[in-house]
Amino acid sequence: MTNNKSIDPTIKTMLEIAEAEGISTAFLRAEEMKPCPIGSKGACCAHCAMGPCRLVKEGQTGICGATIETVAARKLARMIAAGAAAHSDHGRDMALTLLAAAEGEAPDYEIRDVNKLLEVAELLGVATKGRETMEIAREVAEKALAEFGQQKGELIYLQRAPRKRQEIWRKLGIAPRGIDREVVDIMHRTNVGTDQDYDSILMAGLRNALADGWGGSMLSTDITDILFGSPVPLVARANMGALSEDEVNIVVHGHEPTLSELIVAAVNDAEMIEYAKSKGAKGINLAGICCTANETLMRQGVPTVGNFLSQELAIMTGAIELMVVDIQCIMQALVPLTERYHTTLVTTSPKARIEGATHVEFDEHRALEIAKQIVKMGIDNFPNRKETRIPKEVNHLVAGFSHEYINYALGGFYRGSFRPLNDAVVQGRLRGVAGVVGCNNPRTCQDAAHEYITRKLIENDVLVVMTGCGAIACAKYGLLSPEAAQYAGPGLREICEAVGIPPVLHVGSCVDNTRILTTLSQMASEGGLGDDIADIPGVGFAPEWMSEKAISIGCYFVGSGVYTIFGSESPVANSPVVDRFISEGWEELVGGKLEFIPDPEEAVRKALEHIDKKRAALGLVKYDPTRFGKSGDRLMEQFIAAMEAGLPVNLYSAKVPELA
Ligand code: MSK
Repeated sequence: MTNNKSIDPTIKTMLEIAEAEGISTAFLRAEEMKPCPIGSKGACCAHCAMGPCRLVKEGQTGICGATIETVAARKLARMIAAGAAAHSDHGRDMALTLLAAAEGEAPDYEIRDVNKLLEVAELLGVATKGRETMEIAREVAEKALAEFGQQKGELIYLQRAPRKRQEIWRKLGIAPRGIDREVVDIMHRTNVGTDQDYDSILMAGLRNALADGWGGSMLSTDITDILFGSPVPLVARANMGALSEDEVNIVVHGHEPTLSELIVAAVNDAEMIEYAKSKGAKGINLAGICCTANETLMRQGVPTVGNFLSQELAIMTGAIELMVVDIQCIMQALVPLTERYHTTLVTTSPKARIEGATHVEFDEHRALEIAKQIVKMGIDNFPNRKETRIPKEVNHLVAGFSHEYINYALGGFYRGSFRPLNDAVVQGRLRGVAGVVGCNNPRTCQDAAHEYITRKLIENDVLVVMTGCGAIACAKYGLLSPEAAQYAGPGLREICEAVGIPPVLHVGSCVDNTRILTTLSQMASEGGLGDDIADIPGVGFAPEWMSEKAISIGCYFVGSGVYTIFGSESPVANSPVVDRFISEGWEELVGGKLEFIPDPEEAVRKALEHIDKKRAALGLVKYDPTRFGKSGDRLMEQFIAAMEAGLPVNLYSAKVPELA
């Protein structure tokens, strides 16, 4: 029963327990409740009280006359708007925290990355010469906040895109004007009796998605780096084996790092540790789930116990004293589940309260005090712990790759550059690059598509960057460790060995997909791979998506020129016209296209075909893996084998004697 639900051994174990004990989880509920066949394919319109209208017959329209194309386009556009709103509001909160810190009202925060502050200040047109750091930070926060309410013109961050890309947006009229404005625009035009032209709705949707990627989310990533430091590689652990048998386990879950960063400080406080010991624990173990996990993992090395579908099963271990949540991706089902165990569920955001949970409202003005209060609640709960069943499995990963670090790793401190990366693609040592991102979805086997697609891509010499729950998925199977180079094709393996990086790079949480946009822009500007993101031999994937945020992310990649493949059936499948428009239509206009391909094998095949097509268009050599793999560690391994076999070896000849 549980075999096809997840490839994660810890989940399989916990699902068996759930089955034996009759505990409801998302896996079981997904089995019991099939998706609505009308709504899931974009054939239901529920935007007014004349309906909901179900357009299930050929040529049928809604009561107002809305066609299936209009209904499907509205659905996709509203998904984009909801996703963009969620990401961008997160970005707004980060800007407000920066403002409070700069004005001296949030004394527990500081500027940890001054260089990044200066870089962002320059982009936003904030003067830096002769000014105090906090003065610059205040103006940066104010300029960032102004991007949300801007009514005319275009977002400043669009300047980070290649010039050619900016021109495409301007020509098509999809350069976002203001972050909030584009969300409101979609909600207005999809209201009954407003925009009833599917391509007009979808192009506005693309503009809204761009306002997320090149606006709210990008600002969020930058400000988070300014406040908490830009990530640099560090070693961490992933999966439920990271829970502790004899320490107080506190789990952070959600998306925003403002509280969780201070919880990191609170659990390391000597008084708190002593207090935990006074309650019979050996100490305090902090771990994470979903993207709050990714934030603290990337900067502090806090282990992750799992991704979206792991949240309920982690509670079932009976080992979590307290789970503290902020915003997004938090299942309401946690409340009845925590009631069966001793776990305290604490909500903290005024925007995300859950009936039955304990609410401790977060206030950045008293951040550390609140963090300590929550940690103390967890410690106080330790004596209530009963039987635990923590699965043992845990894997190591290297996380913490920002585009700044990739730049540095490839070129060094004084000549940081993407040149080596571009050269590797030009020479065919790397076939291309891919971003694999997004959630889990109980409609598909947990982690299976993430793992399969990522493995196949690196096997084919495609460098993979990951974020969100996809990154956690692959971390659990060892693909984010330098040792995973052994699964890579010969060219990628040589690069990993030479630079000392894994073949799969973890670049952060779901808002940090903007690091991929910045990396692609830098690759385009570096030269040798055309002059636009759309020219680069690259693809995007969201194999197990479920959130509307994933749709917004996918669409801002498409709007930036990337071929993007989602798993599952298309949410607008009942309108072949709309389905074709977001694929072929968008490709003609913006160079990127959105396709829904449920079969991971087909998805990989189409992605590699696309990469090869882009290589050919650039006039690059045909990808040929036999040309590589004869240098670096592999050559050394062959030399060692030859020496052990007693053959005469000249280390300077680069020629390995033939073994019998
Ligand atoms: S947490 S949006 S399930 S990636 Fe960012 Fe994971 Fe998707 Fe939530």
